[in-house]
Amino acid sequence: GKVRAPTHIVSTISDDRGEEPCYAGVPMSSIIEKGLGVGDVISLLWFKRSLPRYCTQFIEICIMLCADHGPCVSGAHNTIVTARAGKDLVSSLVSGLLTIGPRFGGAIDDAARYFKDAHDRGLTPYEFVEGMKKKGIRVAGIGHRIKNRDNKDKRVDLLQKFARTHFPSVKYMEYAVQVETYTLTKANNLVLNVDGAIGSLFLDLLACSGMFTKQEIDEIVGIGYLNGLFVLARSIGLIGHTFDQKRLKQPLYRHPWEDVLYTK
Ligand code: Q5B
Repeated sequence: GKVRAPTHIVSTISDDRGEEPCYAGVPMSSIIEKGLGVGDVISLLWFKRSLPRYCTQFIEICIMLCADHGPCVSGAHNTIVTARAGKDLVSSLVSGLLTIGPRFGGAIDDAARYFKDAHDRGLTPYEFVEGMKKKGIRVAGIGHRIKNRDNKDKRVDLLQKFARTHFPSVKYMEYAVQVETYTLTKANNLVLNVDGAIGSLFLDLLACSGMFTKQEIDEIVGIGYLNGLFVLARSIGLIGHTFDQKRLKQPLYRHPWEDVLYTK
């Protein structure tokens, strides 16, 4: 019989060979005719399944809330400096994206991993936080430069309100809030931040939507899908900052000497 030559690439999320592209088997015309949105497209291309409306709406809310947080954050700063150095859109964008990591925006996956592990092992917030301290690991999803107990992050509140109304259960989010209650006894700015809110709530989405097996959840958390939400969202803002600098014809940025401590 015929023997198929081995392929160099295996791909399971999309197919462009037919009359129209398909995302996880769903034809583009069906996506458009049904009036689906970017949350549905993310569900198909990242999770390879159609998720219920409240889940896709939650994904879209994450994208909207994380699209930008002003010009002073690490990502926007890099993008602005790069754009002002005369670089093109892609260079300015990736320069900002490259700052996303464990301290800035890229703590969602670790927040989900650590909150899941601690919750599922039945650790009290005290045991969890003090255990992390002993290991010298900061609690991902906790702490913010400008947000604190008296100036909580509105984005976190909006995510929590949506989930409390629409999710079947918010047990991981409630656990993260208990952790926050404990960390706030240690310092005023150790609030549950936007990364921690998304990380814990995505665990709730995965665990309670009935759309994922336990094994799939472990794989998603293990691989680390969730920082993708911040990367995708913040790209919108970073592109905006690039256009803004170009539109304003801003000159080359040079940091002022007065703001540097020159010392030996
Ligand atoms: N301490 C976020 O720190 C920040 C602790 C902690 C235990 C913690 C810090 C942190 C975990 C990573 C995380 C996401 C670096 C943040 C985001 C998106 C954003 C950004 C924006 C946007 C802030 C002072 C003392 C030290 C530390 C202790 C701090 N955090 N202990 N667990 N989590 N969090 N990142 O204020 O004894 O003095 O050594 O790493 O979740 O990125 O808007 O800006 O939308 O763009 O700079 O919202 O919390 O304080 O680093 O000087 O630490 O607090 O060990 O203790 P700070 P530091 P000690 S959301």
